[in-house]
Amino acid sequence: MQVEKYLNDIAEREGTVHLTLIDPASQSPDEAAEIALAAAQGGTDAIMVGGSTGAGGMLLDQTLLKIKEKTDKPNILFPGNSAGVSRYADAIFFMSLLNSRDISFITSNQVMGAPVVYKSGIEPISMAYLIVEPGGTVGWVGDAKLIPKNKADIAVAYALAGKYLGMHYTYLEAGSGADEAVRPEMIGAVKHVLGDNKLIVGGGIRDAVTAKRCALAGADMIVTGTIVEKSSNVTARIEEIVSAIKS
Ligand code: 1GP
Repeated sequence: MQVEKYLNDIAEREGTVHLTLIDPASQSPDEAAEIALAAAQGGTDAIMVGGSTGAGGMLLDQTLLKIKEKTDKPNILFPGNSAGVSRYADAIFFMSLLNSRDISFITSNQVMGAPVVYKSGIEPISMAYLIVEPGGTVGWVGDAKLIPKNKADIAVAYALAGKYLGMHYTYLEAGSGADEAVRPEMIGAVKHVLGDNKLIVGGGIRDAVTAKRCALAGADMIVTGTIVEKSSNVTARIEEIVSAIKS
């Protein structure tokens, strides 16, 4: 399957894509598979698998294999470093944390991971990863020079740099569990310069109203993670958000 084309086609056809993020470190592989199934039943379009800490090796492989048993929605790796690559995924967000101060998150992990991606045959989807305040764990781990939440022009400059470097996707990340999602003004300004390039927004999106606000502002894809870990009815929560963001 061509995952990038699959996602882009949904964005064109339905307005907005919904992605469910599962961190393999947060539950057992069987529990992760149940969450993926429930999210798929709620209408999510694909499952992102990864995290900032402890999301590699056997746990990552097992989580992907169990998820595959339960749903045929594509699995996309969302790696915190080069250990976050697995041949059992369909694709990988091959991303560079452009606003990191640490070269390992900009190019070194990518260099170490690239041959593994090549040999495994999984599809790389190039992505500029930008962390906005408050940034959360990923901002700390990735040593990000956080983009101030009210400085859309800085996010625009980074997004343009990513686009001119050839990255197809841009991800505006407020950090998992953020108390505030990326602001609509920033989303709109970034989407304006990206044109046809796709914009992903995540971090702190917990309800349909916030998800819809992000989608209306210009997000092509919405990521939710924490709500699937915290909710007792994952299908219903995802359904609410999916119906709010699809045209
Ligand atoms: C984190 O953007 C994602 O990388 C998801 O954030 O856990 O807040 O949904 P939440």
